[in-house]
Amino acid sequence: MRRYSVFALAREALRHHAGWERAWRSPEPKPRYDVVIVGAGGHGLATAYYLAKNHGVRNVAVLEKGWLGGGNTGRNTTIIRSNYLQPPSAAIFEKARQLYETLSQDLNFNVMFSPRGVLMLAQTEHELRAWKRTWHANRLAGIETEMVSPARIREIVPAINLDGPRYPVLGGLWQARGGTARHDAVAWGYARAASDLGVDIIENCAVTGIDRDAAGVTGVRTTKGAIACGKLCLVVAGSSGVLAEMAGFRLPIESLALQALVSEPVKPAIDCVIMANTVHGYISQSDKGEMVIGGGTDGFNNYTQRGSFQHVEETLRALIETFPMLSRLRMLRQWGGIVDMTGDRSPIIGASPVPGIFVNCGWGTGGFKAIPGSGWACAEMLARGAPGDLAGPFGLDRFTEGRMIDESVAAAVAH
Ligand code: FAD
Ligand code: PYC
Repeated sequence: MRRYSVFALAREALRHHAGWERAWRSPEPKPRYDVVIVGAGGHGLATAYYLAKNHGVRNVAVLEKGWLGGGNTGRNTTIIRSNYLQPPSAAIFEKARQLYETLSQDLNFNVMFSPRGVLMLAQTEHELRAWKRTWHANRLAGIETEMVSPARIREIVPAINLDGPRYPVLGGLWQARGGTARHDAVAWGYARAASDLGVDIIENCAVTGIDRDAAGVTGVRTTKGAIACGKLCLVVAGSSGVLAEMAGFRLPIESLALQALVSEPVKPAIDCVIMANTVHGYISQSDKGEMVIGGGTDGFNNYTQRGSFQHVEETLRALIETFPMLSRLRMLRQWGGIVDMTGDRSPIIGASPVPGIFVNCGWGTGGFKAIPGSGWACAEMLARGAPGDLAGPFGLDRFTEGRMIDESVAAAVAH
C-alpha cells in the first residue's frame, strides 16, 4: 500500500485526487485461517495488526457483522487516560496510552491523538480521598498524574463554576498527557495497516455458529459460509454473551446501553476533558466545536444502540451546576452503544473453557483508551497460546479464584 505523506497529498492534489487506493482490501473469505477474530472494533483490529506485525502471524481473518468500527469503537466519547488504581490495569492502560503517543506514525494514519489533558473532578470529600489514593497508586506505577486545587482547576478550565450549591469542586486528579483521539480513525488506521500486512477484513459477515469437536474449536459458521480456523478469538463487546453461548460457555458479563450526545458547535470554550463522576457527566469539545457529553449507563440490561430523552435530561441536569453555559446550548444528536460490563469493571483477556477459543471483552464503558494495549496483549496471547505479563491477570479464572481487579472508581462512569 502506498504511504500517506505530504508528497502523496501534493501529487493527488495535482490530479484531482483520482489516484487514492482503497484504504483496505475487501476479500472473500478463504476456507481456512490460522486465527479468526470475530469483531472488527478497535480491539479486534488492533489484535490482528499486532499479530501480523509483532508475531508474523498473517493468515488471519477479522469477521465483522456490520461495518468496521460501527460498534462501540465508533460510538464512544474518545477519552484516553491511564489513571487506574490497580497495578495490572495501570500497566495495560499506560501501555495503551504510550502506544497512542506515536500511533499515527506507526500506522501511517492520522488518528488525531490530542493529549489535551484529562481532569477528574472531586465534588465530595469521599471522592477527594479516592482520587488521592489513585494519585499515590499512579506515582507508584510510574504514571504521571497530579492532584490539583480548585484555584488550579479554574486556570485549566475558566468556564467552570467551582461553587455549585450542591456539589462544589473541592479538587481534582489531572493527567496532562491524557486526552482524546478520533475514534473512527483508530479503527480505520488499524484496519488499513493490518490489511497491508495480509490480514483479511471481512465486513457484512456475521458469525452465526461456532463448530467444535472433542479437541476444541474447528471453525465458525457465517453469513458468508463456513470458515475453518486453528484459533478463534471473540472480540465482540456487548455481544460477548451471545457468541459465548454459541460456543457453549457462559461469561460473567452483562450488556447494557451507554449513551452520549453532542451539542450544536460553538467557538472554543473547553480545551481539555473533564469528568464529573459524582454527578455522572463528562464533557469535552470536539474539533468541530460540538460539546461531547456523556453520563452513566442505562439502569437495566438491554441491547439497544439508541439514545433516550430521559438520559439527555438527566445528564444535562447533572452538569449544569458546574457548567452553566450548557443551559443555553441546543443538543444536536444522541446515541448509544452496548457495553460489556464485568463485576469488577475490568476486562477479560484469556482462554475460554473451549480449547482454541480465546476472549477479549469486558472493556465496558472504558475500552477505547485501551485499544492499542489490548491488541498488543491479545496478539501475544494468541501467538503464544497463553497470556503474557500484560494479559495474565485478566483471565476468566479470576472470577472463580476471587482474584478481582476492582476498578469501579477508575471506570469513572456510573454503572
Ligand atoms: P466494538 O467496537 O463494539 O466492536 C465489536 C464488534 O463486534 C462490532 O463492530 C460488532 O458489530 C461485532 N460483532 C458483534 N457480534 C458479531 C457477530 N456475531 N459476528 C461478527 N461480528 C460481530 N471508552 C473509553 O476509553 N473512553 C471513552 O470516552 C468512552 N466513551 C464511551 C461512550 C459510549 C457512549 C460508549 C457506548 C462506549 C464508550 N467507551 C469509552 C467504551 C468503548 O467504546 C468500548 O470499550 C470499546 O470501543 C470496545 O471496543 P471493541 O472493539 O471491544 O468493541
Ligand atoms: O473510560 O474515561 C472513560 C470514559 C469516559 C466516558 C466513558 N468512558
